[in-house]
Amino acid sequence: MSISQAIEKVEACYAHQPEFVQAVKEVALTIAPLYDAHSEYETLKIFERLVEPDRIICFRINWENDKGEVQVNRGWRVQFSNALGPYKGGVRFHPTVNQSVLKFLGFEQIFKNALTGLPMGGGKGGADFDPKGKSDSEIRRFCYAFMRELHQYVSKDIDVPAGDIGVGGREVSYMFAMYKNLTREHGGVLTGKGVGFGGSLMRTEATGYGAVYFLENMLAVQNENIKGKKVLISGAGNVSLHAAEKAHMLGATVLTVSDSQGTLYDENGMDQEKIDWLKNQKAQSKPLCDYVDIYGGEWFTKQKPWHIKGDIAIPSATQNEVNEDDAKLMVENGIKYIAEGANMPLTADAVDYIRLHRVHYAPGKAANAGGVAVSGLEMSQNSVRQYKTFEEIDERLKRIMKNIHDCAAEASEQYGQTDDGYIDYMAGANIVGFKRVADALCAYGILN
Ligand code: NDP
Ligand code: 2IT
Repeated sequence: MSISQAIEKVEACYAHQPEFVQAVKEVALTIAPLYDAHSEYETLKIFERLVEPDRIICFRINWENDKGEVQVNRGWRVQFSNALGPYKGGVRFHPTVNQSVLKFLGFEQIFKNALTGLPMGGGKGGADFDPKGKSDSEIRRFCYAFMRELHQYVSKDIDVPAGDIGVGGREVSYMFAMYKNLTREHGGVLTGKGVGFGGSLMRTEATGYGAVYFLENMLAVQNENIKGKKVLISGAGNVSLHAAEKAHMLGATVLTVSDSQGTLYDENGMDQEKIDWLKNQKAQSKPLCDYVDIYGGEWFTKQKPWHIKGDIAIPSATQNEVNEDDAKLMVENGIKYIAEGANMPLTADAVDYIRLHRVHYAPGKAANAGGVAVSGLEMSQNSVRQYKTFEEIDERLKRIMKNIHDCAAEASEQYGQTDDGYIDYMAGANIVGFKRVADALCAYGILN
């Protein structure tokens, strides 16, 4: 079955899973030159096999709210591919979570994890639970209930979950406690644990810092530097605020962050004090707009950041947050570089538009791979029961991000379809990630 036939099959079977189809098509359309050069991929039906997860575990979560009322949610773990290592990927708690979203995230994760060069397969999980407005006790009870069910399917060598939207250090630690309680094992079954009981230094910062390291590599190729560049960031969570922090540390001017309520714009830039204030404010679930009363700037209710002029955009909130109109605004407003902190934040039309306009564009599976890379380093630290220092991890992270950049750029040149020197990081990253997984599958024969 050719790639185009495989796409048709996915579109026909999964028309009701639009995010998943979108992610599959993006990979499929860019790996065609590689696929054509390797007839064994078609013979062994590698692509057709890779678009079907190994399994999806679906479960019910009963828990009790503070009023003593029984609540019922749905949870999933998509174990997509363990060709390169144990299933690995985050857990998302958000009301929009469904199978389509988790399958797209799990599919992306296979290739992202392959790009890190570390031995990790791909998976994703989550629940349609809304953490907004929940007390700490409710979050704790939900996390316990979630892991009470999930623990049967995960372990340090089988499947290693971590955080994602709505799941950070607090939630991972509650889930870890339940896992440990049920299995009596203190090991690396989850990453992003608290530092002090197995968590890696720098895991919290890794995704946002890594995205900025990737960006530095992109800029260097164009003989540019991040210093003095104006940066627009969307989201105000783990990825966004650490991307803001690193961009500021390296001399950029961070003009915006945003959340589901709107966009905060500070023309003077957000320095460390302001970023610390933002972290604290979001940790307490308080509104971003309070910033204006303390530090000045402007608040745009229910608006995205893209109407503001800048040099670099780091969309870091959620999938499909940047549509074609937003992409047009970005180009009009001078954006020359986009590094995706979030997973698939650009719609397919937006991606086409910005590539057509030769905006330097790093897709999420390359630019945000720093988070899972440091998760991989947490797994190895747990295996040898030792901690590495912040500086050691930071150094490794920089090297991993440079390596992903260089491999993607090289593949873009080798297989690329552009003749004007534009580096197609999207095609390059898809080709490198896919090839690593496909070659493992070929070596296994038809198992997996
Ligand atoms: P957080 O939960 O820490 O923050 C998410 C942020 O995005 C919040 O500011 C939230 O706003 C905003 N947001 C979420 N959903 C929506 C929506 N539907 N509309 C508008 N705003 C929204 O999550 P993370 O920072 O961890 O994750 C952000 C992105 O990065 C996701 O795409 C995730 O998959 C990806 N990612 C995360 C990694 C990690 O290590 N955490 C690693 C790699 C990728 P509000 O607070 O108002 O809800
Ligand atoms: O999308 C992602 O890469 C993550 N949410 C992090 C996954 C992980 O296992 O650290």
